[in-house]
Amino acid sequence: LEVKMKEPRGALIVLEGLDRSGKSSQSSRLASYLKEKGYSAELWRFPDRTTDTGKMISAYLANTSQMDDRCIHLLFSANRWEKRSLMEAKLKTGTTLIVDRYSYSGVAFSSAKGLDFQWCKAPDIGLPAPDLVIFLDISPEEAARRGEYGVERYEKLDFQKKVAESYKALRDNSWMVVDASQSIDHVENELRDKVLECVLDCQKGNPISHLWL
Ligand code: T5A
Ligand code: NA
Repeated sequence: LEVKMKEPRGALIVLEGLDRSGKSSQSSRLASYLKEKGYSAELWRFPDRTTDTGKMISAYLANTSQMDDRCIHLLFSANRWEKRSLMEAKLKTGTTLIVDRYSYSGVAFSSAKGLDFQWCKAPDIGLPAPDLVIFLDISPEEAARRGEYGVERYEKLDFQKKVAESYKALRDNSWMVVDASQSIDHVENELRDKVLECVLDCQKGNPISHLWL
């Protein structure tokens, strides 16, 4: 009888929320927190604007290029797929990834434009599924007050209201929903224990699951 030991692995932890909800602030704080505790952790973000697809996405977001709604949706998905093998390799070798936006942003933003919900989910089927999704909950009005929206394409109140509705349709009970209107420190304190718990749980070596199960 061959007994296969489960290898400890890193956790895939995703932060989602409206523009200005505080994802980047919290993602970097959580990654630092884990590193200070001695865990192997990296901060990732999507879109990854450094790759070829990422540069096309970045130009689209900055309104310097135009694209068909479905085309840009597929590019956002491709931008995740091109990182899939590295993502899985990191997780399997014990590195936790704190990811600023993931497939849920893909679906929430494109379906807010009116694209079919299931169609939006389809290209991300098979990507590594997060072990924890943290949703930074803030009203579109309050987010808009946080530092003026810049010039990026989606930073408009009416559109963010539609995105908020799409996120509601995506959410399930497994998500950790946090009141993101509290101070940065307060939000971070709420997240720390849950993130640590998730990291410890993944060290048991349970296999990585895949979207959208
Ligand atoms: N998109 C993305 C798609 O359409 N499809 C996809 O598949 C993906 C992955 C990417 C855009 O692309 C779309 C979604 C986005 O529109 P981005 O590069 O991720 O954009 O940029 P944003 O999400 O817009 O990033 P923001 O910088 O606007 O928002 P964050 O990261 O949520 O917020 P953060 O932490 O940078 O904070 C924003 C401001 O608020 C302050 C910060 O200091 C900062 O000034 N702040 C707080 N103030 C008070 N209290 C708090 N608790 C605060 N937290 C942060
Ligand atoms: Na951000």
